[in-house]
Amino acid sequence: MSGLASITTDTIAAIATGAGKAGIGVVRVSGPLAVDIAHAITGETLAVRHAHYLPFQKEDQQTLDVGIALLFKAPHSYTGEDVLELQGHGGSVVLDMLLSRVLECGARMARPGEFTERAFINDKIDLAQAEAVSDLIDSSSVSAAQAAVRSMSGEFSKSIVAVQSELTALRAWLEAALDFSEEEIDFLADPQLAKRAELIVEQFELLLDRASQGQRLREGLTIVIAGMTNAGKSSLLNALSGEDSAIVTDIEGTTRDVLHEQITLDGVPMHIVDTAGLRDTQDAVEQEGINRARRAIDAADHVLVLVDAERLSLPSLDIADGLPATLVVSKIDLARNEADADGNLPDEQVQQLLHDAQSAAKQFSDLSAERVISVSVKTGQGMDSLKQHLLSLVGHDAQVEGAFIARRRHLDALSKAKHASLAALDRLRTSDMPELAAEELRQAQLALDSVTGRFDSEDLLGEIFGSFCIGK
Ligand SMILES: Nc1nc2c(ncn2[C@@H]2O[C@H](COP(=O)(O)OP(=O)(O)OP(=O)(O)O)[C@@H](O)[C@H]2O)c(=O)[nH]1
Ligand SMILES: [Mg+2]
Repeated sequence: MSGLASITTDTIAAIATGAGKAGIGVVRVSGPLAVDIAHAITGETLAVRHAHYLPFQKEDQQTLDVGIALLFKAPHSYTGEDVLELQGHGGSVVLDMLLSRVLECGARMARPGEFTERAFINDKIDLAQAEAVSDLIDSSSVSAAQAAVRSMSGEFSKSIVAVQSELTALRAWLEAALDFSEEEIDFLADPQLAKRAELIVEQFELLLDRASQGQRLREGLTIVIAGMTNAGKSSLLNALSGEDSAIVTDIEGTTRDVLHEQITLDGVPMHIVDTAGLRDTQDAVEQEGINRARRAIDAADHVLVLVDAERLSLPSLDIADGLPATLVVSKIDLARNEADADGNLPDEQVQQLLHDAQSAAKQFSDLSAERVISVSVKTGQGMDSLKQHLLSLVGHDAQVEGAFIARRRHLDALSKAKHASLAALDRLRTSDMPELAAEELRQAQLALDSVTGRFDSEDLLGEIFGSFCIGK
């Protein structure tokens, strides 16, 4: 990262702990002046990696606070530079005074994320790990925090490096084979090559699964509520968000705009979207609402198709094939006479509904009665099951292999790399200009490099580290 190395010549400082009163507050200093600053403030020559309990002094040697000073020498520190941590009392005035004292000694205020940026520049961590530090601090659920720790400690990066080395090896082989292309033996026709490319593609698929799950935990899903007019869509949005944001009436076609609500379930963010009821209409305004509803459905991560328990009829859905959807029977309280105590509808009605759902959309082709969720916003019945279901879509409780916290840019890079490898695989399999496979693999490598930050532009780095909190 030679272009950035120059900024590490100065010494930076910041309050590293959160605002407000606390038992302890930390001022962190990093850079070549850290040792001198330690000496100026403590009056002592500090032993490295030792907790020294002593007074922190002003310039006139008056005591400013009493606390613990810790010194780390480069490269064995968070940033890879000399680092001083002054642990004082956690009041904002006393910490401000301590920080001012440090600045007086020649440090400057750190920008947000600058400590982690230096750790990256000094090769202590790669870019994906640096981003995970910020995601760990920001994580709003235990699952997201666990996924962030996994990425921060380098599991995600290691998996990427593993595919990288496979890619490099295969590329080297291909390029060597091209040099021999005049020879008798056609190295490029070796079926082992395609086999190896296949394994690479498989690894990308695995990586994408784990990273997508992490990205869902971090950013949440966009869940669109769709259905016929009056199915109870707006009521469900209000019930999930706990706000009265959408207008609810018994008039069909009440909602005409697309309404968004941001909610958190067990700390997991979700974007819930209410839409206009899907029906044939002559009303131009309502028709525009329906067009918008269809666009919202197309942009969704998941669709909740709401069916009123009284009518049990589905709209014409038109959902793209790959888009996952859940069938939700609403107003189950109104079906009480027919439903059992748990709100389960009579068998023949369920069978009819399943049949209709299966013909309305491919996503319901293997739908079974157990996977239909019944709710009533009036009695609250089924609402917990629905929330659990939404959480399971995010992979909140999944004890699977373990998600890696990831961002949209990581997913984009991984899928670019996967597609380039697939293209290489195709060439090797069909012997369609196999010499171009090496170039496809090079593209895959470039895409992967952008995840770990090997060749990234300063603009991207500025954007990533600028979103950190100060002191990290
Ligand atoms: N009994 C009962 N009534 C409900 C329930 N959910 C919604 N309703 C009623 O059903 C009617 C329609 O509700 P909305 O939430 O406006 O339905 P919608 O699907 O948004 O309707 P449009 O915006 O017109 O497409 C209102 O009178 C609601 O009070 C429920 O769980 N039980
Ligand atoms: Mg509505």
